[in-house]
Amino acid sequence: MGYVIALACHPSPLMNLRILICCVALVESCLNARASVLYGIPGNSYSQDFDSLGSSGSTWTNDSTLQGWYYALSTGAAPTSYNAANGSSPAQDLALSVGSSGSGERGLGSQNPGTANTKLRFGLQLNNDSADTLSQFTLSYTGEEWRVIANEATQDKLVFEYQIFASGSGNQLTTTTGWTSVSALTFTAPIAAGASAALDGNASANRIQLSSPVTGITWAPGQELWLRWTDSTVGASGTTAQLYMMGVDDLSFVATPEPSTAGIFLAGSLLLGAFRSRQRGFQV
Ligand SMILES: [Ca+2]
Ligand SMILES: [Ca+2]
Repeated sequence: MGYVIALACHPSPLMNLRILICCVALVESCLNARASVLYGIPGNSYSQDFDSLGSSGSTWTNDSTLQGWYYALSTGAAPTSYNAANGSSPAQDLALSVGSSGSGERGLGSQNPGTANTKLRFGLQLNNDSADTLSQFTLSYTGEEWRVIANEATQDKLVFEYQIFASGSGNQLTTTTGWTSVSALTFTAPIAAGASAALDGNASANRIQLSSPVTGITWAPGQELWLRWTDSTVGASGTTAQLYMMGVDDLSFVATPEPSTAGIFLAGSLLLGAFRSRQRGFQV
């Protein structure tokens, strides 16, 4: 407001220009304060190690405790607190900060609720803040298993899916249609036998590193790409299989546009030139 009043009153055109630039910067700053992770530079990496989560429980606020990250139960309710969990005891229906007791090294996790037909989901909301339409992304993360349940032959999973929404989409985790699943990015519990027990999700036997490109998307400027994980209900509703404790850690995300037409032609010309040179070589 002060800038606007000064702009209207100041006699110097140069000063007015400076004030106008300040106003633009102020507006841009306000716009950048909007929710979700703003992905502004194609080819750059967004990374998240979740270590800002506490080693003891605290309140959980979607898109605030970790910017861009959300939880939701399939009933539509969202957890309002998170537990720090090392797999030693049930922590259902909650956001989870998984890690060794007292350690500052954390991951983001879940333990499915025992309520029939209810699933717990978490995910990341990314806004394309660049000027380019992005056509592919590569997601990498480590899946960590922090608790195994005895007598369950079927392994629990964190099923990975993605979908693109319009800007300002809000929490889309409970949207039931339109998702594309990617099996190469779905985390299946590596341990599914033995007694019910806590596991060290940071130990190599209890974790899996996943990475895969996803191509053929059309993620336009301003649109929101949602990545979500669903803690699957593997047994009949209400079985103890839901009590596996699973988490994600050390995540990185990179998205890029379609190579430009000029780039394709250039690459094609170079390949053709190399091929002809090789042909001539063979003829000699
Ligand atoms: Ca971590
Ligand atoms: Ca970890």
